[in-house]
Amino acid sequence: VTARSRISRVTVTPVAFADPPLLNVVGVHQPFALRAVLELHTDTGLIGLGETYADETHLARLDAVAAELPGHDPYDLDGLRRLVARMLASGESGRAGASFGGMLDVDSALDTVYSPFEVACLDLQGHEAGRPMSDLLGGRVRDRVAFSGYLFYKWDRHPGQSPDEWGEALGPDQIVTQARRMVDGWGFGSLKLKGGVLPPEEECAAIEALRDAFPGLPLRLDPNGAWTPETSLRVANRLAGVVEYLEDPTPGIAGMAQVSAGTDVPLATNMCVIAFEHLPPAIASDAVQVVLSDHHLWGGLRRSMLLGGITETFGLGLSMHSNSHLGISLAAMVHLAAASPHLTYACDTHYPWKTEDLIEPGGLEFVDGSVTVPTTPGLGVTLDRDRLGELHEQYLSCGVRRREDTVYMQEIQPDFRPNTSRW
Ligand code: GKR
Ligand code: MG
Repeated sequence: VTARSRISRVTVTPVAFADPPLLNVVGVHQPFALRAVLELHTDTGLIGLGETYADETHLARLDAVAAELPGHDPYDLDGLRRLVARMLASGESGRAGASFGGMLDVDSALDTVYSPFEVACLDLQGHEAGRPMSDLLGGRVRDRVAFSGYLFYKWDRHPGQSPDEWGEALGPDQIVTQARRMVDGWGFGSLKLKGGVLPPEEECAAIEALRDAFPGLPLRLDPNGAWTPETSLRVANRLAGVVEYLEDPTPGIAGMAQVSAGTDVPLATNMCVIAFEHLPPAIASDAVQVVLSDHHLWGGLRRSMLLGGITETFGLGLSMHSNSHLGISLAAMVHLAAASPHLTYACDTHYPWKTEDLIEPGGLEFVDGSVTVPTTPGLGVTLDRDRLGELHEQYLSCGVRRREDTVYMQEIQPDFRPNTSRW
């Protein structure tokens, strides 16, 4: 293989995979989560993989970029970013199309559209060089990446379906049972509870039950902005010394700064700092002490490395955010975490919640809550084409075309309103 390889063909395949009824501030997960799988082929026979959101608007943009890519040099990442910017400028709206279930309002689509193409180009570079992706990001600073077990309030089934293997979790005892399963099955050494579902007192009681059941295990609570600053301070007082951080207790940089000024409990975010331009005001007002990176949202792996450097410079902690995802994304997250010197917390992952995947098994296993960083070329995962085909068929037949937690919840509970700033 020569260094002159060029991208010759690109495919973007939307897929749907079964997702349990996980509850959150804006509603409940639909029966299927969507992702798009990118395959970049080169004229030298290599394939680079990427994974991203698959809401319809986002898919249309991915397709537009894909059509322009043949002939592009997979090493020319700046050129790729300019190409994506050009394609977006020629479309109707530059705002990100991925709806994030209604939780995030992302200003620009550039980072979210560029990201999976960058990952796929880096995968190609790794295959060409015969080096794992973490080497392309500066080298591994750790051989294993620790994740936290991600707990959710949930129903035992989607309406009309039979109960799932996790069962219902609507109170402290059931959350502890869910946590046991996570810890016993995957070995997680820290736990995060997705809140914003029940009144804060009940969510605090669940965290306290977890503390009693797993003494010493680091805990986090993330209500996705369901509380006012006053409530957030009450919760912070109650959970001081119990949680390692509170994640997005209240919406916005100003609200978070108000909470931060009144507590020593570290505040983390994947909601009010979601782009580089949010860092200066957040840092100036000491609004957050921990930023959750997410390469899907922050413009790929290299920009996520840059984010890591900025957090280190300004004395912020760094953790990693996750939405429902499949194995290609997990591999990219693992390589990024492996190459990030200043990663100060275990990363989030939704991975245990999925029952279907499209990579060949064996590459990424959770042992003691950690995934060993692949050392084979590129991402180190191989696409299972039969599974890709099946999950694409499932996309075509399932009827879900974008993530809509609130709409789905209102089909089941018509009077439901998002809990943002409710308490
Ligand atoms: O999947 O329900 C969910 C989560 O609430 C997710 O959408 C969030 O983006 O995991 C996320 C978070 O940490 O805020
Ligand atoms: Mg969060």
